[in-house]
Amino acid sequence: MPNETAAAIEIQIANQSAEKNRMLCVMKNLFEPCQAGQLQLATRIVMAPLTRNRAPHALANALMAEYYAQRANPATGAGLIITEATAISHQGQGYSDVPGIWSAEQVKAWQPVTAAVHAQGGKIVMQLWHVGRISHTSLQPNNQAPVAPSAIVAKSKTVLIENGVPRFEPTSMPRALELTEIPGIVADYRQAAKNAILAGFDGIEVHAANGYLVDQFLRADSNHRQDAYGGSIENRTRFLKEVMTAVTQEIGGGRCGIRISPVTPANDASDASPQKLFEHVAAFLGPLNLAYVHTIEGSTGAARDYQQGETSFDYAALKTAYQQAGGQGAWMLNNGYDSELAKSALNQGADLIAFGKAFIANPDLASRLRQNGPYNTPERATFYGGGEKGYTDYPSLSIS
Ligand code: 8OZ
Repeated sequence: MPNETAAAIEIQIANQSAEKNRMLCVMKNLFEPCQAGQLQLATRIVMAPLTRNRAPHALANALMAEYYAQRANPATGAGLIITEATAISHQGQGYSDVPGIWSAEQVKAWQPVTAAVHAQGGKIVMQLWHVGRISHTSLQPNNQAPVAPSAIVAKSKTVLIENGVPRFEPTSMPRALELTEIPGIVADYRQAAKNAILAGFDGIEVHAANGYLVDQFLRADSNHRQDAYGGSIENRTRFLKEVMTAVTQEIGGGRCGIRISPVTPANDASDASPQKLFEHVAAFLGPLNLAYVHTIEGSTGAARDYQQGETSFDYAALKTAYQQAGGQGAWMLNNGYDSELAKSALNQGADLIAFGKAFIANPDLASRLRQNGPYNTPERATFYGGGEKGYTDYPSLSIS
């Protein structure tokens, strides 16, 4: 082989190996640390918020502490746990036996949960929830109608539990919120964020997804208001902006996240042009110095390629809108992720991946992801309500 050719090949090999090293350096994996605002996370594996209806009287309890602690060690479980959706007020309740965070008693009830998670070296944020119209009169103060941006009933169901037996029940007809009531609800979010910190949480996530109150304001089909909170995109996003401003002022942006679901049809959420709407939301979020933005892709818990309106949603453009507005928070994605899909999302710019049902059935999900399974199968019959069965009794690898 002439010397020149040998030299050329050597250079080529050297270049290839430099490229490989560079790729290895920039390739993200699920098992490495991630700084999300003020949250120092040991891994990129997040436990998604999961409603489990095991908090009678809206109070957290010892069984819940055990459930979260089982999933809290980042070496085997989650780098970050997001709690089940937690009501900011009695009016914000829409399901039987879901927890709250509006009273001193509720704050106290959550403290053993956060302590148990921290004892495992874990991190936990609380998801703050107002269901709006996705409720039932039997769950509301004085059995009144639930509240919503407009008096439009959702084609949706809620979970009611009687004598320990869960059943799905159509949601009740809501009444439209008076303009004068809105500041009170924003104040409830602010207080809930403060309470979450008092309860020992590392931060909060505002639930702005899945057709609940914030999402009801965002979408044209559930918001027919003719005042400053309805009509234009600017107006429909006003409530979200006020809520996010309040919570970030109260506890600092670096301890706050937000969950959105731009195209989900969950709970009758519907809007003909989600792209413009959510890019506007993302641009607003940019300067808030958030810990993270959590996006559900497609239809919550179902098809990832679901779309609303005529065109498929451009998630890359959503991220660009956020970053161009100065957003530096971690970019968290969710919906139907497995190990391969997670790897590819991380290498296309995601920072954190939230796993839902997989965490119900696999307390040691990180261990299983690391060795590529096997995975326990989640049992739907025990998702909502009940006790230990289907909650704290899924086996870990070491004891299975
Ligand atoms: C399932 C059952 C009840 C509530 C959500 C909070 O979809 C929920 C929820 C999910 O975000």
